[in-house]
Amino acid sequence: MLVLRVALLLLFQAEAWKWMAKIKAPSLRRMRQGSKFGDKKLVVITGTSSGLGKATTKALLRAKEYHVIGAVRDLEKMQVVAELEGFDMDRFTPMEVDLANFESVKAFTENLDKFRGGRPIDRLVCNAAVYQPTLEYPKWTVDGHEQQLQINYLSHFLLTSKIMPMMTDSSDARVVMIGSVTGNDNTVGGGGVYPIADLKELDGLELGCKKPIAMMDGYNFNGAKMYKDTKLALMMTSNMLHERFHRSTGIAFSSIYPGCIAETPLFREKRPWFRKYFPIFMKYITGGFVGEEEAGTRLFQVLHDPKCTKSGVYWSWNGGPREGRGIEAMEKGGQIVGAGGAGGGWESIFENDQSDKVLNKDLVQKLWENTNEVTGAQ
Ligand code: NDP
Ligand code: PMR
Repeated sequence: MLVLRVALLLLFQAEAWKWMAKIKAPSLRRMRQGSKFGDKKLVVITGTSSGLGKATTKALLRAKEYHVIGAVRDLEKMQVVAELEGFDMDRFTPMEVDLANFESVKAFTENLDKFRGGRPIDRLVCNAAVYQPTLEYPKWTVDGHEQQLQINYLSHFLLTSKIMPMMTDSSDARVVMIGSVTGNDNTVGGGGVYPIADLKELDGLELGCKKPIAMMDGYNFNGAKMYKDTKLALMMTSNMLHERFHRSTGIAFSSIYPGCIAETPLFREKRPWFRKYFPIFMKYITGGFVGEEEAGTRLFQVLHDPKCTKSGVYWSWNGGPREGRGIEAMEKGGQIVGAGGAGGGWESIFENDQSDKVLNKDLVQKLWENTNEVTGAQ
């Protein structure tokens, strides 16, 4: 038994070293000198052209301490959105990435490495996603994976493996995975609404999850389940990164459930009646609704609040929507403060429980090995 444990530990360390070997350590002082970013922290967020990513960028730009790199698939759309939202383009840089294509992810990280000019990346947010619940048959990417799987999960895994070595020189580095209640089955929203996220024994991923195998569990394709499975996988990955790399790199890894942002274009493939009544249902029946702007302040908190340097956490917030909890409410006398009141604002953040599936160490290990294999991250 002891021999087996030692062998497993050595194997674990050897794999971690493959990621760590890419981590170089240039001098921080040298990097801060003469940087085009001044003293701003560098934040990379995928999917800043819409919904949560857009709202979080707005909050970050208002805080004036950050330079945001928006990793987007459509630069023209991003340009229009940035103009409409009044983004300060001195502190916002859009960069192209198509998460449905591994080559594009690699090209993005190479461009990012050049762009940062030796400065550490301080924050990485794996936010972009698509939700395709009505498809009868899977849609495939150029790499031969089901689209939601690659966009939401596999490419973010690859992206994180490439960007982490650029983060180790930051004194306050944070990686945030956008999870969801629907990937965490210990609540009504996650465990009570069919289909339920479940990776089973990961038989599909073990076989490479390539056309015609869509699902990580290897069972028949189900679009809604696929989305939820990707959220579960991201939350498990956050835990795995915490276990393997937090102590050695100082990077804080967390996942979040931002609330049900029922009015974003994420639901574009749902029927019109659903899009009309879903926000009402979430507001008045479940109480889980949150506006785009407030969701943005929540994610902003995880990137900005000193208490969110804690690693290995699944952050969530108490309380439904209340007035005065938008970005304006965060700014009082030029200072960003809690939006105030019991059940509202920054005070309402808490470390949420993670389901047994998210915490299943054996499965997390298998997920880690298979995803490294499928994405070629190692
Ligand atoms: P949106 O659809 O508004 O935003 C998704 C973003 O992902 C868009 O910027 C989109 O780009 C981008 N994106 C999609 N495909 C690709 C791709 N191939 N390459 C690069 N970027 C891509 O959704 P939300 O803001 O609602 O969702 C944001 C996150 O929050 C997601 O991870 C989602 O799972 C999570 N979440 C959402 C909840 C909700 O209720 N809405 C609840 C819980 C979690 P484009 O603008 O070009 O379409
Ligand atoms: Mg769900 C009681 C709590 C609760 C919460 C917090 C959510 C969140 N949902 C809850 C309950 C219910 N939902 C109930 C009782 C039903 C049955 C009527 C229900 C249904 C439902 C549907 C059909 N809910 C949905 C859908 C979607 O298509 C959304 C989805 O699963 O997208 C993947 C969704 C959601 N519910 C949520 C949240 C946050 C979503 C958005 C999904 C996400 O991004 O994770």
